[in-house]
Formats: sequence, C-alpha cells, structure tokens
Amino acid sequence: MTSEDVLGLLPADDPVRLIDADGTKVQGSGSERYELPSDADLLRAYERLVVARRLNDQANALVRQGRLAVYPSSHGQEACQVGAAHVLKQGDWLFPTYRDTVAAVERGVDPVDVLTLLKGDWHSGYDPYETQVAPATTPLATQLPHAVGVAHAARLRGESTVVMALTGDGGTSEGDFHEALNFAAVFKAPVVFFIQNNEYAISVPLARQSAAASLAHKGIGYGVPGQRVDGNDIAAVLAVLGDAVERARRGEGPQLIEAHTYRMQAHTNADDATRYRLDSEVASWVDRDPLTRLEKHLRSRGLMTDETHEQARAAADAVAEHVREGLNRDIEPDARELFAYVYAEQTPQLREQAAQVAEESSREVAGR
Ligand SMILES: Cc1ncc(C[n+]2csc(CCOP(=O)(O)OP(=O)(O)O)c2C)c(N)n1
Repeated sequence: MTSEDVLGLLPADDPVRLIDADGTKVQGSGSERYELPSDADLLRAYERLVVARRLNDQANALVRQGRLAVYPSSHGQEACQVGAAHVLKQGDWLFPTYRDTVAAVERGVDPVDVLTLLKGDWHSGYDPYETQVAPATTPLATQLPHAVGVAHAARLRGESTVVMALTGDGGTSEGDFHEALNFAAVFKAPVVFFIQNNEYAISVPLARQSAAASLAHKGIGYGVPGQRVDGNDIAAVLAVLGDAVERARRGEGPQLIEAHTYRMQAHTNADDATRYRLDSEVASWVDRDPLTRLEKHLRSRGLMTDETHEQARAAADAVAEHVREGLNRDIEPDARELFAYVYAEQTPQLREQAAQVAEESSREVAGR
C-alpha cells in the first residue's frame, strides 16, 4: 500500500454535513461528495424521527410506571438510528446494541417485541432469522464479530447481503471491535461498522476513551476506510451510510463510519448524568437537535405542510399506544428455559442447575 492509498482510507477532517443546525443546505463539509436525499426520503425521515422521539418518550414513561425494567434512551441520536435502518434493503442484516431500539423498530421489528428484553424477559423478544435483526446485545462489541461472520457467510454463498453493525464510542475500545475490523478487511466482508459517538460511555467522556485522531481513523490500521458524519443531520447520515452500504454490496469491503452525536439523556434510568457532565453542555446540543433541524429545513423549502406534521403526529400516537398496550401485558418467563437453549445438548452442569431451579420453583409453588 502506498501513502496515497493510505490517504484514501482517511475520513474527512470535519464530519460530513448536508443540512446545518439552522436548517439551511450546507456548502462544504463534504457536501460536494454526497447528494442530498430526495424530498420524498426526507419527508419520510421526518415522520420516522417524530415516531422515534415519541418511542423514546413512551419507553421512559413506562420505566417510571414500572412497566419496563430499564431503558437506554436514544433521545438525540434518532437520526443515526433511523438512518442506519433506512439505508438497508430487504435481506440485509442489522446488528444493534441495547441503545438501538429505534433502529430495530425502523428495520421492521414490532416495538413491543424489541422492548421485551428490557422488560425483563430472558430472550431478545423477536426471531432474528425472521426479522434479520440480531438480538440487541448488552455485552459491548460482542455483536461485531458475529456481524462480520454473517456478512462473510453471505458473501461465500454469493448473496448480495450487507450487514450494518452498530456500536457506541465505548465499544471501540473492546478487543472484539478490533478483531471484527481485521477479519472483515482481510476477507472483504460486506459490513458497515457504524459508531454512534455520543460523547460518553456511561460516565467516561470521549477524551478518556480514545486518543485516536477520530474514531473513524481506527480503521486505517486494518485497511478499512473511515468516514465521519454529523449524526444529528439525517440527510448526511442517509447519504454517507447509503454510500457505504452500496460500496459493500459492490464487493468493495467494509467501512467504518463515525457519527458525531450526543446522548441527551442519562445512560439509562439507573444513571445520574448530573454527576459527570454539566447542564450547560447538554443545553449546547439542544440547538443541534436532529428533529428540529430537519423540520426547519423542510419548512424553509416549503416541503412541510400542516398535513405532514399531523400525519407524523398520528403515526407517533399510534406507535405509543401500541407500546403502552403491549407492555401492559405481564411476561411470564419460565426459569427452566434459561438452561434449554445454551447448547444443543445440555452439559451435566446445566442439567444439574436446571434440576435445582425446577426443584426450587416447585417448592415455591407449594408455598414451602
Ligand atoms: C464487555 C462489557 N464491558 C462493560 C460493560 C458495562 N457497560 C455497559 S454500557 C457501557 C458503556 C458503553 O458506552 P458506549 O459504547 O459509548 O455506548 P452508549 O451506551 O453510549 O450507547 C459499559 C461500560 C458491558 N456491558 N460490556
């Protein structure tokens, strides 16, 4: 590889942005390399951002009512999640993390099913093979080698599948992240690694996480081209991810895309974010909100009517009601199932543990 080839792997100096915070179309910031999505795509994205925001609000409310055990909100990151799902085609796979409820829903999974795990059930709540959405993983970055495996297998079978593998900024410090990038690059696996850099890994700020020039630069050592994108600009997210997905589909191998965004709420309901960041910092991101930015843009171009607004609100109302109803039903996890699906054939230890649990629960039932 020559130095020039290496330069080709480098991400842009500034994150690619197509629409500014005030809603105007950007000149520069990589906007010459990427096209603004069509009016129809932007209008659809608007409706889905409104639905996504409402889903976050509804899930937070369900936590307060004790209907959900935990919810890692993606308030502020909705453009990343809607964008990541919308650039995929039928047959493509999505590998989400615990924070990517919205992405899974945008990929077509029923929100009630996605939230089942966070209600306390032991399984992912949906069938990965039916939905082509992998289970949302809590152990950081463990989904990334799996995503590469699925992509590599599809390529060996001659399928045109592309895999979108999501991770947070903290996840990029995990060994699995690096192993996944290396394998994907060597075997030209059709996978797009998409980092939602929301500035924090719980209480750890980015500056304590990585000294790399940017997280997108981390691909260079493996031969994976990187790109940076303004994660609060849905137009840029759609354009940059769409380009990466189509390159992967053409057989050009993996890419590493870093979205610059911000986690507007606490890590989860179990976290108190005021202990490690200032309110003024959070407030400085309000003006960059992905939803209002797109709304301003659509209004300035006369594309947004009261009807568009109403339609989006109605779609959000319907999703919120569906989620409220679905999560009002109690789940009845069967503890014995914990042992049933670990291995095709149970080990003696698992058999012993399963018997112990069965014995304990029958004693409980008998009230002893
Ligand atoms: C392997 C592993 N180590 C530690 C944790 C504990 N943990 C849960 S979330 C989290 C922070 C992750 O931050 P980031 O990857 O930036 O994602 P974000 O939560 O900001 O979306 C940590 C350390 C974990 N889940 N898995």
